[in-house]
Amino acid sequence: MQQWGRVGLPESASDRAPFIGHLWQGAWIASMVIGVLVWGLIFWCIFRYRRKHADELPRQSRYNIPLEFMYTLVPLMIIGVLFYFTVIAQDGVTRKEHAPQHTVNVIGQKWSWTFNYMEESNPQVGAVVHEVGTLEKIPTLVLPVNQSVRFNLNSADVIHSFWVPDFYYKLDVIPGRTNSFDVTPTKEGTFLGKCAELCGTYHAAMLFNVRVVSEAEYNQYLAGLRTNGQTGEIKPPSFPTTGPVLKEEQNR
Ligand SMILES: [Cu+2]
Repeated sequence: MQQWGRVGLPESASDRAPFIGHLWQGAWIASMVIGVLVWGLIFWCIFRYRRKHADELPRQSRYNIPLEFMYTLVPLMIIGVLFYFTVIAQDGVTRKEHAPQHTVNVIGQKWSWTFNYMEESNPQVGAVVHEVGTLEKIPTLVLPVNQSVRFNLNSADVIHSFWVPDFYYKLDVIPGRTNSFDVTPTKEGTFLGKCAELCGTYHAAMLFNVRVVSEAEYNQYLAGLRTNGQTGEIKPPSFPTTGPVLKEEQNR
């Protein structure tokens, strides 16, 4: 039932979700109001102006200037209202924090993800640690709950798209260009992430998990990566990307 209220969206798990959620709900409500009005007018015309006598032509209303003026004005108003609310939602979703508490540099590579946690200044970790995913081993992105995270997205090869449906957030990952966004996960739990841009043969397998945990668990996880020797930042090869690929991909 609640999913009906969200018009099919999943339960949200980020601070940016309400902007998209409200825009989505509002657009549906507006569409339904307009739809009901249009259907009503169609059926009203069908029944009210049915031809009743064989050779009687109904009154014609072509070249009715006020009516045609309205046909132009009303759609413009509809688009104007949708545009206004879209801009408001967009500003909220893309708003950058002054000082995000964590930074994760993400690389999309055919066909998995690499996560670099830039935690040099975190006393519990004191290093940049990373996890490289492969087709065989889907990577997990671990995030602390209620703390702001900046994502810097880069690609090692082609255009991918970083998407966590429960965060209501998706952003393209483009070679030679860094796309950034900030988000604060608001709910502990495990969520699914995927690539949302057809990027090659195994695009559909380009998945990752997102685990939102307490701060203590987050630090513990990163310390574990450090202990494993997964330190230092993995960077995408320089653009254009005809040359080197990530080591993990070469080994395949
Ligand atoms: Cu991809």
